[in-house]
Amino acid sequence: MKLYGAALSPYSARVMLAIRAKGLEIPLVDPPGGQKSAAFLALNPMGKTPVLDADGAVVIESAVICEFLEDAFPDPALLPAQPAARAAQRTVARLLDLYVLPPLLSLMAQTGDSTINAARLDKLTRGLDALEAVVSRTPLPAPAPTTLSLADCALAPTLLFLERFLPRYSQEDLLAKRPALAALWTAYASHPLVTPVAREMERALEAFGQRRG
Ligand SMILES: N[C@@H](CCC(=O)N[C@@H](CS)C(=O)NCC(=O)O)C(=O)O
Repeated sequence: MKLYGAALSPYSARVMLAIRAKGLEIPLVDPPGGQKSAAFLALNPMGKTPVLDADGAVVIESAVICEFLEDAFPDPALLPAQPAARAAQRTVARLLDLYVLPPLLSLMAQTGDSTINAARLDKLTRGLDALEAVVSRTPLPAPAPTTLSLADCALAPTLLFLERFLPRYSQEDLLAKRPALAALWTAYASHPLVTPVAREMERALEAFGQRRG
């Protein structure tokens, strides 16, 4: 198996965390010919990463790839057993996918137009408020050092972006005002599975910054 993706992408990082939490050895590789090549579009017609090549089966969309890994490699489980607790995990992942990551990533691709950037920040703020309310109401269990839940895998790279990268683009300290999310970031920042992925993302950001000049 291999995962087509990029170290800087929070979507790829989410899947890499799930892979490592399950003790799997699946390499992260560049898309063949680039993300918009005919070869890659044949794998994912959206031209987006990550894509899992699961020995011939192609799985796209980071949330679906994580659920595929959970089904294919059930031990260790990254989802709890009870339906309500499973729903809570999936709610976190869905809020991130729909309301947090899109405005966060678009904010980092600054347009120079302050009205557009303010609208993106407003969307991000609303998504984070919803996430803060949900994780305050139904706290996620603290991850053991050797594992992470699927919600942790999705949250950790997003919070890393908010904490380490967003300050380059916005003055707002978005975690300071959200204690439940801030506490989660504190737990992830020193987690043995998260720290190497965070280092890889930071190295990729440095390289990206140098390429942009
Ligand atoms: N919903 C997708 C989003 C993936 C996504 O947006 N990936 C970005 C990398 S961070 C990408 O491939 N962007 C290139 C593009 O949209 O053309 C997922 O969860 O996998």
